[in-house]
Amino acid sequence: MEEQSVERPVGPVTSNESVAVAWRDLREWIALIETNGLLKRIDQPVDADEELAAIAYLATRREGAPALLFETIAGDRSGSRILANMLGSSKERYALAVGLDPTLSIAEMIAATRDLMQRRIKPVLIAKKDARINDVVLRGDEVDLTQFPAPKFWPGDGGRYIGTGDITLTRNPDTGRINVGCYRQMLHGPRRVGLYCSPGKHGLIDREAWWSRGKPCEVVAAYGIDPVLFMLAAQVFGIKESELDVAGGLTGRGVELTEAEYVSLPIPANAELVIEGLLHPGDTEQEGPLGEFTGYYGRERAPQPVIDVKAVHHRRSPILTAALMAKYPSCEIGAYYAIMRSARILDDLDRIGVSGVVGAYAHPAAASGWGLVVVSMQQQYAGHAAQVLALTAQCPAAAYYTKWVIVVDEDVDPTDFNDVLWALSTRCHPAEDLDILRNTWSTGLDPSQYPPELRPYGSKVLINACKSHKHIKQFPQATLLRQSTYEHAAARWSELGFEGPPPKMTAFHKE
Ligand SMILES: Cc1cc2nc3c(=O)[nH]c(=O)nc-3n(C[C@H](O)[C@H](O)[C@H](O)COP(=O)(O)O)c2cc1C
Ligand SMILES: [Mn+2]
Repeated sequence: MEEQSVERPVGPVTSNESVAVAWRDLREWIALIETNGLLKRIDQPVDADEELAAIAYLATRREGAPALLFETIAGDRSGSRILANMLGSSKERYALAVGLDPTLSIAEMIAATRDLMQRRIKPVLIAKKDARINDVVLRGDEVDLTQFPAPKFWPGDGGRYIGTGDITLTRNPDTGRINVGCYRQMLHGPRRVGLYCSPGKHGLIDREAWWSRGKPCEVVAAYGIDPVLFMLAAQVFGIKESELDVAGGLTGRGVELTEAEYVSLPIPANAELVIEGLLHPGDTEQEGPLGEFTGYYGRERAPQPVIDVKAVHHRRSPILTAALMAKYPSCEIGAYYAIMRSARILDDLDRIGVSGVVGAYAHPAAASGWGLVVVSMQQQYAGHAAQVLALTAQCPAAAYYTKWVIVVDEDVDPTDFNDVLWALSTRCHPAEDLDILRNTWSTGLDPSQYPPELRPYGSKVLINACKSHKHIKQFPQATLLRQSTYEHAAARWSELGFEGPPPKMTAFHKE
């Protein structure tokens, strides 16, 4: 790793090699995580039909489990490998993807991520002959995607999914802007791939814009992709923002693209497996269901558009990225998502201009960070905690899904659930401190409401777990160490026979 990017410059960067991450493609990043002890290779043959996902699930039932590189897929003749749990619950792998020091705390990573996500660097177009993705290029009838291993994850899945840890590029016909989204892709046949975009997603907006002109929608999808493009494809940005420019900002160098064979869209030059194709108006096939990040099967089987694949590019022995959707800590959407969502919630609160906000965390165990947000704050005036609760609940980055919004005082670390549960148990008086918002923005994937048609209408509970402001002067002092005693004990730490440094303390007893 080159450096800690907490020290990186913030804002638009033009000449940036000096602040770029140490890797250039998925393979170099895999080498980096392997050097850091964060990769496990599995060379025994493993069946892509449920067995691979079962092993990935069992291997990830603990936090921080390594990424899994399945090197031999039973029956596969394409020489493909499959990377699962690429990021998962590991904050260290997130850090190594964006060039941060992996030993930073989650709160420090959230702060550094806020800086990194402000940078924008445009993609660069490289010559076809220099693009690693062009090791093998196949067109028309030469294309047979069924030769690649596409996992079936859960017993109730409706098919084999070649695209989960993927990215999809579409272009808007009005603005020319290229969108990058992560949408699941079920394999229907040698040159047919289902593409499911839910309402409001930019891929769907682009597709409808082409179809309303009576024209097919061009699509490029990559099924083996570096972690930063994967992460950003699953983040919500404005319809005018470019995920490609944000990816460049996060890695410190422009994303390398190259010309495609058939479509006018560019293709990612350093991906592992890329398809080009067209979505024709009205061409659909039955798609789904797929086990989801909620830990349940999502939408029922239904007709969805199909990509008519025109060309395939791949590296030799491509490494396909497969994203297992499951309960935490087995879900691919884990540590990185919690960090990025928390960073964006803090950005929103900053933009609104409310004072006293210290930290935020959307814990990944709460349905990949969607279900719950904790904000820590310094109470400065009567009603301040209620204001932060309400603003958090409906700010753009937190409004979707989130059911539990909790505020805690600044001495409580929102990333530490031992601390948060302490605050909930000692500072929150439910009869006084709970409010409910109804008919809020939610998703059909949340199974808690009946009938299912009502699921997009969510509800939220706002929980004030700060010390009661009305009684803040009488509120008992928490048991804290005397600073001089702490410093004395800390100085003797190794002499007393303890390993490593003593725990850091920031708050001390006041006389
Ligand atoms: C592994 C994974 C699978 C996803 N599958 C889908 C999907 O099938 N359909 C969908 O609409 N969104 C899916 N998402 C969520 C989108 O990627 C996310 O909403 C993103 O913002 C979409 O990009 P857009 O905002 O440019 O439309 C998935 C996310 C991840 C991480
Ligand atoms: Mn988008």
